[in-house]
Amino acid sequence: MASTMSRLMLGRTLERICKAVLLLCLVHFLIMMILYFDVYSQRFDIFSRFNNGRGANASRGPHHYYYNYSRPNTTFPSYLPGADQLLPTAKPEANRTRPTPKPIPPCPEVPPGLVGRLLIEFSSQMTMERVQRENPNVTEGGKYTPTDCRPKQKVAIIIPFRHRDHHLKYWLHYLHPILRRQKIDYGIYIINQLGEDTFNRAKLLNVGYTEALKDAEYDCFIFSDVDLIPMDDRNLYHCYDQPRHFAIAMDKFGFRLPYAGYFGGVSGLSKKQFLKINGFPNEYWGWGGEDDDIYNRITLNGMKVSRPDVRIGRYRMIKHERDKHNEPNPQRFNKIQNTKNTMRKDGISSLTYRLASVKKYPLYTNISVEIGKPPPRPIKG
Ligand code: UD2
Ligand code: MN
Repeated sequence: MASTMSRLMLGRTLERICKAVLLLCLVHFLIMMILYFDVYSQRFDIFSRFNNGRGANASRGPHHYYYNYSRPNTTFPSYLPGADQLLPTAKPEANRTRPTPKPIPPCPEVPPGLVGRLLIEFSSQMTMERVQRENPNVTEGGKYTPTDCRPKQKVAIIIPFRHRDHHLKYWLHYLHPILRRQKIDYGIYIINQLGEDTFNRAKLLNVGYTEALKDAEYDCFIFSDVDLIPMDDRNLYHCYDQPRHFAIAMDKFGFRLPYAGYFGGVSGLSKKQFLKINGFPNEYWGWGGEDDDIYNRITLNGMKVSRPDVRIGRYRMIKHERDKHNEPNPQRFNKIQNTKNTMRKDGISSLTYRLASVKKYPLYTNISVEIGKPPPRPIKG
């Protein structure tokens, strides 16, 4: 009798253990399923596409990017199927009921194909043919428009230029793929100062603004030195609520802002912001000061400079000597004290120049201009 009882007890205990094991298996299976779908949804970013880009990418922040030191200009890894390829399998019935192609969605605020930190070097041989081969999607005049989304802004990139063909090749080699990944709708304008008179960077930038607007309806203008290459493609080349300073951490300044009011190198203003400050000064001949004058114009007109994170706004400058006919301007210290009095008279409203030619090359538009020379110095006496 006792042995029957103990056998019965043993049977019940075994049964309970079996049930518990079964339950554990079920819970384990459920957890596995949840993890499985979660990982896949993140990896292929399905949900960010359904949210028009405001979801997963935007909220996950910078850790979503990876650093790529070996392939600076790759696009999104090709071994991962794009979300577009995944959509039909994810929602086959939706596809069948709506055969007409979907309208292109607005571009996401954080483009999904960025690679983050880039390797930038200037030792490899660079030719224009190579850069053209690398950028078959850029159309005549150096223009590009994303095909899979609608960008909010149209951006003109303006480069002041004279005798820097060597730098230009590197600039185009690095920037075209970066801008493409950033999903920017852009055109590149090289503003070439003809003749050998004193160089005038800011006046050339004013010419670039005017000529670009004759070509297309731009609403954002980015002004870049030809020798400056961003080291991180998260530094997005479009306009912001306030005038933007992009080149905040340059190798030549030890990757730090040299002073709080620094606005040199690469900057960007919307059409409205540019007109609010009457454009840039035309009267800074030779090297220096014009960037500080622009900074003064911005603050005197009640705006603030916006900047990227210091880890992202990093740049390399191609090493160079000071060019001929661009000697430091001795009047620059006096002039930047006077922006308040000069900015209304001297700017886009007073710009004069002679347009010599507009040539559309495969990777950029060249605008050659005569901008005159500095007024004769008053004779002392
Ligand atoms: C600094 C600023 C620059 C500007 C300049 C003072 C940096 C990285 N940049 O540049 O924005 O404020 O000081 O004027 O700090 N250029 C030519 N041919 C010439 C001369 C100049 O193409 O003969 C163009 C070219 O795009 C060049 C830019 O003007 O990158 C600035 O001139 P720079 O590179 O000689 O002066 P830099 O490096 O001191
Ligand atoms: Mn330079």
